[in-house]
Amino acid sequence: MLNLGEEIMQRLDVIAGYSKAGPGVSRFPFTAEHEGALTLLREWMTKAGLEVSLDDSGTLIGRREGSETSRTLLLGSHQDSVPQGGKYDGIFGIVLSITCLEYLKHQQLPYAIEVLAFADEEGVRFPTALMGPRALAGTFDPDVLGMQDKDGVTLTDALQNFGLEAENIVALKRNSDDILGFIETHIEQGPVLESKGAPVGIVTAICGIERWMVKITGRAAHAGTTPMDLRYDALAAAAELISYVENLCLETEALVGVVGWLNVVPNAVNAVPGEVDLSIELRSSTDQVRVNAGLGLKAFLQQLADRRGLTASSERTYSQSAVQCGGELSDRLEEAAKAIGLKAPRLMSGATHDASAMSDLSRVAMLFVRCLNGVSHHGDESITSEDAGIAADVLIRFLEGFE
Ligand code: HGY
Ligand code: MN
Ligand code: MN
Repeated sequence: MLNLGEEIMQRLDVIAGYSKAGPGVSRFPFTAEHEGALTLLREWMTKAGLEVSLDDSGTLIGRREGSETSRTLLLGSHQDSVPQGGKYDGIFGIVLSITCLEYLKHQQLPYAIEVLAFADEEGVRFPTALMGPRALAGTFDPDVLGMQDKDGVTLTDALQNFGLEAENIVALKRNSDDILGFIETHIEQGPVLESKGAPVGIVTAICGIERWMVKITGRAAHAGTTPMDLRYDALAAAAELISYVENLCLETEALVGVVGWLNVVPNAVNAVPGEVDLSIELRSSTDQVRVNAGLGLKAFLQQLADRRGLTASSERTYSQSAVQCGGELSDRLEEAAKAIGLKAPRLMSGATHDASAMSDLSRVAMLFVRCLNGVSHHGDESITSEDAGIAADVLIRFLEGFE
């Protein structure tokens, strides 16, 4: 054991301080908290002997050259969190990679390596995500630059305020021939590794995801004087829709879904709700299952509205295909784990990751680390320094043996 776990955990404790006030960690892209985190990451990347730069999509890049080729292996993950999230989602993979390269600082490796700290994977501040990986993969859609956050700040303005030039993002595309692959180390965010007593695992596939925004319009009315059979209650209709989503996912293999956000108008204790806006998210490791579920949802919504005399609209605002993670990189990660006496189980990722978008640039692999009770996207997210140290050992052995 190289015992890098303590160092990694201490760094994660420090960087978790760059958060908006409140429970857990809230660090969104292109904010003061993001800038603070980058200051620390720059410092640690420099200490690891890396050449540090910030690209115009907000990705902080730490690079070291290879002794034989400039072809590059990419490491890293995302710096941002969900609101009141945990200390480890995303940032763990960045800090672990930097700390491993600091350990290898004086050891020559034939290939170049870059650690990438992506600005925005969660898509919480703006209704888009994965701008950094998509820029590198050449799949970035400039249309997202006009999207606004809840304060009406456009993504372009947010980049500008961060000292970045949005029009340069499209030129960030990398040549696939120059890239040896992308390895993302990430907490599992689920209970599988813990249930198997395994500190690390190898990801077989990353789920596909789609998000819908739904508006149900009825008629607001007095909650006392309006007879039940003369009501057009938008929230009662929404309740039927929420049950439909839950039952559809309970009945459909390999499909999960959630109504995670809902807004009621006028949202008064003594008024029949006249309008409801809500989000629906569907995920599956099989794209056809997910797409069919989305179409079924749309058809149910229309039938529900017609039956209740309401109107409804729905828009699929985001989608991401499932990504298979297998092949040589995953096999080498498994061998590296075996070299330290570990059998790393293979498992699917129900969370999406930067690797999802990086798969359009190069082959990808993910190393998962066990998290306590499978909790994530919450302040109780927790890993042990032993497991962090084991993940570092596995990654270092992978890097030393890779060519
Ligand atoms: O939603 C996800 O799966 C990821 O944490 N953004
Ligand atoms: Mn993540
Ligand atoms: Mn997340």
